[in-house]
Amino acid sequence: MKKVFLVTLLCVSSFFSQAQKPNNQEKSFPFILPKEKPNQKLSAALERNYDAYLAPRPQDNELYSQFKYTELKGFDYHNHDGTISRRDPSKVIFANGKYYVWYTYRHTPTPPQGAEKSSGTIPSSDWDLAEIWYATSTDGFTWEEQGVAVPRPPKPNVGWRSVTTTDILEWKGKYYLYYQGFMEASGKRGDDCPVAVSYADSPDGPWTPYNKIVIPNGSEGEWDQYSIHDPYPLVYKGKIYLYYKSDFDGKPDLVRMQGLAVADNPLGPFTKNPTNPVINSGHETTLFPFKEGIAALVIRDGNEHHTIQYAKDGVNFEIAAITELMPNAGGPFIPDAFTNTKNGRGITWGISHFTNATTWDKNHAVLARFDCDLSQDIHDEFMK
Ligand code: AAL
Repeated sequence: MKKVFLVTLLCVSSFFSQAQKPNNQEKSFPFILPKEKPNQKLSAALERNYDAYLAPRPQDNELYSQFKYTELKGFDYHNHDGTISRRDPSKVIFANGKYYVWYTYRHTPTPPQGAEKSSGTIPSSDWDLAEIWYATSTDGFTWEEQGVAVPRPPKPNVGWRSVTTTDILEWKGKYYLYYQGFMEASGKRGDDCPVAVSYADSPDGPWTPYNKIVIPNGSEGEWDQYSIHDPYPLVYKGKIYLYYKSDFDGKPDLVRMQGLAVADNPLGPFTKNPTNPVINSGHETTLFPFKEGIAALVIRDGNEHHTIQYAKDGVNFEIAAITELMPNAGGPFIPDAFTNTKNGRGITWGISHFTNATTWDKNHAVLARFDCDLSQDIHDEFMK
C-alpha cells in the first residue's frame, strides 16, 4: 500500500510539508486567495474549482486517486491464444479467511469470430458462450481458480446462451450473484440481455439459479429497453441499491449511462429510480459507500468519463474529482459494501480487467489487481 501512496501522492508531499507550517506560510506567502478578496468576481474556471470538486486541490480531495496495476498470479491463459478469457470481475469479498472474486470465464475452441460466424460452440464476442467462475486468494495477488459457480442453464432458461458480468451481494447471511443472462449471441442485434440471479448459503456455493429475470429490460422506447448490463448491488439505507448500465440502444450515438434499481428483497421486485439514468457517463459500473453517500468510478464513455463522482443520497451524482487510467470493470474490495454503513470508508484495491482489442484474432481479456487511495482512513493517515 505504501507504494501506492508514493505513486499517487509523492509529488504533492512538499505541498503538505508547507501546509503543515501555517506560520511560515503566512510570513513567506502573502497572497490573498481570490475568493477571499471582498467583492472579487471569480472567473468561471475559478468558481468551478471551488464549487465542482470535493476540494480545490486533488491532494486534499479524498475522492482523488491515481491507480497502480499489478499482474495476478495463478491464472492459465493458454499462452494468450484467445481461447480463454477472464473479464468483468465482481467486487472482492472476504469470507472464510480468504478473498473471493467471481468473473466471466470463456473457454472456447476458437477466439471470438463475430456474430455472423458464431455457432453453438464458436463465440461471437469475448463474453459469448461464457460461464461465471470464481477464484480465492489470501493476499489478493496470487489466486487459486476454483472453477464454475454459475454454469449456462439449459435452453430456454435466462442465460442459456451466456452468463456474464456478475456481481455479488451478501444479504441476511446468504449470497446472491447477479449477472447478465444472454438469450442470443451478443452482436446478433445488439448486446441485449436482462439480469438474472443465483443464490447460495456460502460463497463456495452450490448456487441455485432463480431462473427468472430480476432486473427486466425497460418497456419499448425507454433508455434501457434492450440491455441491462453490469449489475452492481450495494446495501444502502437498509435496502439493496443495484446500479446498472444501459445505452439508449446506441441512439443518437452510443450513449452509455448508469441507472439504479432498489429492492427490499434480493429476488425483487426491483423499482427503477424515476430519474434514471442517475449517472450520465461510464461503462462498467464501479461504486462504493463513501461517507453518507455513494461514490462512483465513471470510466470510458460519456462527457464525464475519467471522473470520480459522489452522490450524498446515492442518486444525485456530482463530479468529485477528475483522474486518469481508471480500472476497467473494477471490482473493489469494499469492507462495508453490505453493512448498511452510514459512513463508508472507501476502497484501496480490487480486481479489474484489460482487453487486447489490438490483436483481435486472439481477442480475450485478463484480470489484474488495481491499487488506489480512495479511502478515508488512508487519507486521514497521510494528512497527519
Ligand atoms: C463489458 C460489460 C458488459 C457488456 C460486455 C460484457 O465490459 O459492460 O459485459 O455486455 O462488456
